[in-house]
Amino acid sequence: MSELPKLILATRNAHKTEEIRQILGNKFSITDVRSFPDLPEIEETGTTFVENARLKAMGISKHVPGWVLADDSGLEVDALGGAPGVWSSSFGGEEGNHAKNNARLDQEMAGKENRSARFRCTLFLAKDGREIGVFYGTVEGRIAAEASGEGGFGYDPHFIPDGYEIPLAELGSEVKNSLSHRAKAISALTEFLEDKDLEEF
Ligand code: ITT
Repeated sequence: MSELPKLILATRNAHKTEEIRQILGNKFSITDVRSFPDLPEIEETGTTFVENARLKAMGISKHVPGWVLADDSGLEVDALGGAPGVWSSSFGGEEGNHAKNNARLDQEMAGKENRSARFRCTLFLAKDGREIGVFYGTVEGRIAAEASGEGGFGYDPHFIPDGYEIPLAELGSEVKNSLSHRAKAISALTEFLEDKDLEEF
């Protein structure tokens, strides 16, 4: 069997890498920027998912040959006017602190009747410094009255997808990766790549 093409994820979030590897690992050999300490830290100065995904993908693709994929994602809660949205990672006041993010979500949702929410994922694909495509995925659901479960990451203990009664963190990775915003965006990406020659592209 020929070697799988290499794909570098423009993320420092190990959970994203693990999920993308589980979903896409049969098509690409996947690493992320944590394996390349000389690559620059990309500032997410955009105000939309697509702007930030583009900044991350192009910021890394300038420095490494081959395929680069960035994931910008977040939780939108209707009762909070779409917050935390693009700022999901630092909602609790400290970048990437999931415990603080969840604590703030609990606080803000206290007494709210409308619990509807969704996760969004935007994937930006680049190759050799060129923009190749953008792919989107959304999963609708609601915010649980109480957080529960140990699986997944981020807001997974709070998010109950439509059609279920328990949060993603309790449903486990197989279920999450079959229905998540990230799984749907990856599915759009694989559909796009289906008829392409990955070496010549
Ligand atoms: P990189 O920018 O390095 O990829 P990050 O975690 O900072 O990592 P984002 O800026 O895209 O990535 O922020 C995404 C945040 O949205 C993430 O930290 C979580 O708080 C939340 N999030 C995204 N996808 C999620 C998922 O599948 N489950 C739970 N929370 C998620």
